[in-house]
Amino acid sequence: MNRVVISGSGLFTAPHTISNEELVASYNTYVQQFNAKNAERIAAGEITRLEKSSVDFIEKASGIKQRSVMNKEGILDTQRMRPNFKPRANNELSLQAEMAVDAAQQALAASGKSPADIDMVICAASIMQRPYPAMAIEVQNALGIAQGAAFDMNVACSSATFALEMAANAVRCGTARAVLIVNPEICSAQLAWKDRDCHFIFGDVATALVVENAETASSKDQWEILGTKLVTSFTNNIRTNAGFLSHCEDRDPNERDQLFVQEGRKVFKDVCPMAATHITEHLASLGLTPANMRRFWLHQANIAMNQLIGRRLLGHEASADEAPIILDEFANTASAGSIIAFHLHNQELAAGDLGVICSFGAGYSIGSVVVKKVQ
Ligand code: CO8
Repeated sequence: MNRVVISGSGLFTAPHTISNEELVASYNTYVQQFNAKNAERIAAGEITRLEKSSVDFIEKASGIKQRSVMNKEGILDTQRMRPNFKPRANNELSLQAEMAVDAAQQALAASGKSPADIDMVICAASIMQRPYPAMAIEVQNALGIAQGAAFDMNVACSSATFALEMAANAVRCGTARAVLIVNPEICSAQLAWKDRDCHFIFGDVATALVVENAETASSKDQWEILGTKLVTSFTNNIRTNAGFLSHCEDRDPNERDQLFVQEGRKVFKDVCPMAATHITEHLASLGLTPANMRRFWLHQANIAMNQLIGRRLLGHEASADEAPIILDEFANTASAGSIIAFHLHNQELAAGDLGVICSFGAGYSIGSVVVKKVQ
């Protein structure tokens, strides 16, 4: 069996930023317009009056201060409240592939690998722009990777860690010399921007990782994958019913269940203990404990969730050094969140330092990857 390392990472940041202040101003204008337009029906009790959103609530409940998005003007337009994308011709790079290619080029440069070294491309994201042909194959083609295979996979927020296990196993067994994982997330297109309970949650981004045989790795920073552990347990608490049957069901794409829906409180309550137990058990299976970890790169959905998981793991409040937070700047970016944290916060660690990349989300799904800094 080959030893496996993560030898490079990349981060594409979406071009537009929306602060909580801008988001709430636009949402509250929409609320005023809605309530004014429907005053009679509200008075008659036919529909419910909408309540305003608040910057204070968003920051206290989630820790999110801003989000990056692929299109800002469509989201803040109170007559539209969703991104505005122009359709692209089939011979143009698709939007999700374009984001992935940017992050992938950075990861390839960081790992010192060329397209000729990559035998597998995995596009792992919470939602795909289309079912086929796979975005991963489009990325493979755009990067000039002439050999091997590419495929898309979706395990919601846990897509990246699940892909890391697929990649590590392929390299470990020798079916691929190196694997490129890309996580292009256009969450803004699935978010219900008119829903006060969740309109602040998501942002857009793409991350990429190169996973390869330790024998061939030559990059400055390398992380050996010591182990991976994946679990799933069915729930409807995070769900979308958007899919290829929607068209045949004559569904309006703006119907509430065609977008992201969650029971946020239940998710919070269920997932925190699950994630902490999962990490502790995974570490124990490797003869390690949370106290041995130099850093936790956790999924980035809500700051209070990360604080609670940190407390359960360490017995004290995790510092920014022990479990870095990036959701204040990026919001929840689904599968990319823990990889952004890893990408931005791994440089200063020393050879021999240990860490855990852990994602959790819809499914429920949890994935953990234990790594050790090689050099
Ligand atoms: N402004 C002001 N007040 C508000 C707002 C708002 N925007 N929203 C709600 N309130 C009010 C509520 O009405 C309520 O008032 P009252 O007490 O009078 O009833 C009060 O604030 C409290 O509301 P909540 O109980 O809902 O608030 P919480 O403290 O629970 O916070 C959160 C809500 C932030 C959503 C929190 O529950 C949370 O973060 N939970 C975890 C969610 C999570 O991790 N989800 C992960 C999902 S992501 C995932 O898995 C990937 C899926 C695929 C992604 C696809 C791309 C889109």
